[in-house]
Amino acid sequence: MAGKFITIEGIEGVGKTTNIEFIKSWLTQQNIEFITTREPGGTELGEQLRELLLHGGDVCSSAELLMMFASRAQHLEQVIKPAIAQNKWVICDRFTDSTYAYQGGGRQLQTHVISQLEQLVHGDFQPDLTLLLDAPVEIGRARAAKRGAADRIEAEDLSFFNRVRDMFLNRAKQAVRFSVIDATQSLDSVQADIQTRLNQLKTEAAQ
Ligand code: Z5A
Repeated sequence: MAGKFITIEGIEGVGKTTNIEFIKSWLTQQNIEFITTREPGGTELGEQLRELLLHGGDVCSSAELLMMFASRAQHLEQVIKPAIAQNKWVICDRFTDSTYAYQGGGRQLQTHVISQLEQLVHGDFQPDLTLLLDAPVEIGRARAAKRGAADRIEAEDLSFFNRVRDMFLNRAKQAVRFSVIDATQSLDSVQADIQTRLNQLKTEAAQ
């Protein structure tokens, strides 16, 4: 079976971490070899950049954008592409759609600049499936708030996160690789939707 690249996207608190655990158990049941990883992060360099991005001092918007792509370049080279070449499925917590949403939508950096960096770093390489977990910002933030202190990006205001959500939803209208999942549903319903999409991808991978 061919390797597949699945990304999980959405604003904070919509259930990405929770549902990655569900995807891992589904893949294990199906005897599909996989790795899970995350952005920013996933490599030694990426994890160091993540620490600076989320818990460091002042980072201007363009430096933030470049650090996201620096982390991604290393991640693709060292982790994602080699795993797919070995026919593994790669489950990645966030990828380039988050850059469009947070740095493009949230920070209001120009989309065409993000697109140029995307071309430089991964050309036409794109996820096979992007699960966009969607919920109103108030719901996501209320769920995430139970976890403790906000990091540098989580400390932004409601309007920032509404722009982030809008950008995710706009992008989802533009590519068939997206599956938008209503994350306000019960966890069982969310996971039933995810499982339907995973079964379709498994059928495609076997062809
Ligand atoms: N970032 C960026 O700016 N640009 C980029 O290019 C990239 C990233 C790649 C990384 O944070 C930060 O980097 C992120 C974007 C930025 N900053 N923000 N904000 P992250 O991805 O590591 O963390 P996060 O987005 O803040 O995720 P999170 O807060 O950990 O949320 P989550 O993983 O989506 O949710 P969860 O932990 O699975 O669930 C939260 C709670 O809700 C938990 O108690 C669950 O049990 C509960 N839950 C989940 N689903 C349900 C349902 N359906 N019903 C009821 N309760 C539920």
